[in-house]
Amino acid sequence: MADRPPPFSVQDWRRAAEAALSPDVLAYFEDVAEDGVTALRERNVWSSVPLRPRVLVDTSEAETTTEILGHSLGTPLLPAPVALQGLVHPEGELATVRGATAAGSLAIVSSASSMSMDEIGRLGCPWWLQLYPLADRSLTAEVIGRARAAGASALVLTVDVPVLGRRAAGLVSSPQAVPALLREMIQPGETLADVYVRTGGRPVTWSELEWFQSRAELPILLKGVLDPTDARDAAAAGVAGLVVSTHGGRQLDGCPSALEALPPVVDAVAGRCAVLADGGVRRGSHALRLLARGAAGVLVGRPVIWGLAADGEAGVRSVIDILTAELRTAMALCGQTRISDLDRSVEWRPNEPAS
Ligand code: FNR
Ligand code: LAC
Repeated sequence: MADRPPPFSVQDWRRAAEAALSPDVLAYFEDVAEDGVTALRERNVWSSVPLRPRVLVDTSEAETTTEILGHSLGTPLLPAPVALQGLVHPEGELATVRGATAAGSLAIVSSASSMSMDEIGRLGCPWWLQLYPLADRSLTAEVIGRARAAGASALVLTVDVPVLGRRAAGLVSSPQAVPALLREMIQPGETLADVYVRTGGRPVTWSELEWFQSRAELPILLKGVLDPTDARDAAAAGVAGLVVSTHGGRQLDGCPSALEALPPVVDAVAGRCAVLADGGVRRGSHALRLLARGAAGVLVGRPVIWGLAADGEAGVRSVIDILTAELRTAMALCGQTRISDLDRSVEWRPNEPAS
């Protein structure tokens, strides 16, 4: 990055990442399901919700500090769990977790992480583990135990991948495209293909959720909920949180964006659990709209990968810092000074009378 002006927006980081990555790796990270209808919707939805500028308010003290499931954070913007970060930077998830901590955030690490949970634990930074359960429950229980030992403070069960969405680019065929968890499970004489067959995936169902709740000894969040009925039932089942998400437009093509799905979900859970959201966030003002609709935190997927690819830990930190600075500016221009005060009054409503 030495001979470039410092990145001013996450799009500058995207351009830097495009220059740094090979086409097949870039294609895996940018990939979307089928026609990309949902992915496009998530890019464009922001302009359908204009913001409401308020003036003559002292917003010089606008703050982005917040609390999410007991963590006091400097920003509500969190790196989303994104698989195989070792493909874009040799330090992979270690750089992401450190960069997040430096930015006052907390990273969610994918169960398809390139780095082992022990290595992540040794950083001494706060982190959450995202989990795709393995076919063998005893292996899943072992993984959860190791996550707890490595300091993970919540378990994020991703529930929107009962099958993988159909994506054109597919996976990267390189020896580095193997999650650390699978690498660790290879028994003498086994090939990687054998491990995939032996461990497999296990669908997360309501009864599976009960098993997790009785075992995890960690707060459990469900990631990939869009429907208010599912949200209501999850809250009734006692989960700690939900992530309203389309998986970055990589699963059901044609579903609505998180911004559209949020209000009924927030109504359905009625404060019984935390609600977070992600998808298409490229500006702090995008995060502002999600927070205003009741999200307690906002996950950021691909932009973090762009920062990581181009400049490791410093790039991750910069991406979160840029989005946080933009959020603070957007809050101030809407006359807002606290995350906890945000609500839909920041949305522009034509013809609304003065209050
Ligand atoms: C993901 N996502 C994801 N989610 C998850 O729960 N576990 C995972 O391993 C992954 N892996 C993954 C890989 C890649 C390449 C992408 C792009 C995404 C989804 C991710 O957590 C998040 O929901 C989206 O990335 C959010 O959308 P944006 O911010 O990328 O637009
Ligand atoms: C993906 C999986 C790994 O979206 O979540 O690529």
